[in-house]
Amino acid sequence: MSGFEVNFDGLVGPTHHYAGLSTGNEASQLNRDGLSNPRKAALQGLAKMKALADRGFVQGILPPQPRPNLAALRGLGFSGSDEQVLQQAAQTSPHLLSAMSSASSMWTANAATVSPSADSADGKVHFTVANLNNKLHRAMEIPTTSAILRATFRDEAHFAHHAALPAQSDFGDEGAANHNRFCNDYASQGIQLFIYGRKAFGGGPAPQRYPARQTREASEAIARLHQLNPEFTVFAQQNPAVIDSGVFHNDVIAVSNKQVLFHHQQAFLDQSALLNTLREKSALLDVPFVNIEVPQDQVSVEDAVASYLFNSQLLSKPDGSMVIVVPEECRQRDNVWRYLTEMTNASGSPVNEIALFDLRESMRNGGGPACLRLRVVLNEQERAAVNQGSLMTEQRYQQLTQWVEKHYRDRLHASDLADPQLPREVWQALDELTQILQLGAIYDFQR
Ligand code: SUG
Repeated sequence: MSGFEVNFDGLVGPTHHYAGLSTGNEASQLNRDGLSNPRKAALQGLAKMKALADRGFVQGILPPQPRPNLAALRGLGFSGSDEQVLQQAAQTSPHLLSAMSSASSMWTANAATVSPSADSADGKVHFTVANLNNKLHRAMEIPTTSAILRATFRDEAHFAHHAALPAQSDFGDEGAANHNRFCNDYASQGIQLFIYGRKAFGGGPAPQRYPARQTREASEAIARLHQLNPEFTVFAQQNPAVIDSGVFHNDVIAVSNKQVLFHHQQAFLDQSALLNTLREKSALLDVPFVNIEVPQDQVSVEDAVASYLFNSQLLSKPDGSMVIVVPEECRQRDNVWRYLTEMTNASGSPVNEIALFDLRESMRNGGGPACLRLRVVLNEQERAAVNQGSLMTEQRYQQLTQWVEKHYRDRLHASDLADPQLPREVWQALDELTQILQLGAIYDFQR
């Protein structure tokens, strides 16, 4: 049976703004308090989805979450009408109101960790919702993410859903952003690589300046839940020094697809041991492992963080070669662009094409092409079992762009979040969206 990698991109929500909520994410800090354009942000994301769908890549869509999260604000003691709740929150703590209004669920690489059925003992596709417990605004995503994933992948014969891990820092889990897989065909047994930032138990190296959001213990729990074969499951630590340089998720310093690992020279703590392990395990499965390691003297860690070179998507074309999907920012750095051009022109390179996208609105919060997508590997039967309204088509693209143009503001500042009109706009928009995507009443428990 053949398989596909389907990328489910997060549709940017109407409250997209710049609040500096993510310590350790330098773009988020740098752009704190800026003026955002939610309409443009959503259209930029849709343009990427449409362009990839037009090329024949199966493209999915995950909807945004209701924000401002009035139910959560009420749970924190703000009371009265919606208007009063927003006003009290804005007066008490604008930061809290921002956190409860963040559109951060757009970065669906952090929604969950997903294991294909080919790797799981029970032959199902497994999903574990990420607890994102390192950041308040992100931890608030859990219940709705869970509802969205269950509605998108409803069929219990094919899909197994797991609750988020314990909401405590020992089990900090940021989902697929710290997860890679190597394989021949997507539908055959692969090697899953879990990257963590620190061990919760027993000490060991850890970043000093910025938080390590993912623990080894969390990664191990997910591998157990997903019934993975330990022989083809690898755990490795990210280099703590690069976390301290702003690499808050592994997908800011490494990306994989099929047989290829594309990463920076300083990405992992014990890089040569990891590469040897991946070579050995690949040999067992006849995967022709290709290691593309970018040297520090050609692209520094700082350049990688600024350009998001590694927050790219490697997509397999029908002839087996790959296109690398990168943000415009990669073209703006000469050495990064030179590296990319040379890599894709080199004879025999598995990656032979660059696709550039303008994702500036998301990038200003530290979210590049890879952050915006959750990879779900499916076989034919599983793909047929996905909620069909969640897949991108020409018609759905037209509906979604019209929907964005009708409902989204073209400027939003953190100080606008107390506007009582905003939640009304959002609810009206989301009601229509659940019909476009045929998702049913996924948000009702939040009203
Ligand atoms: O969790 N930014 C997100 C960016 C997530 C990127 N995801 C991946 N690398 N996969 C984060 O730090 C910023 C929100 C603000 O500051 O307004 C934010 O949440």
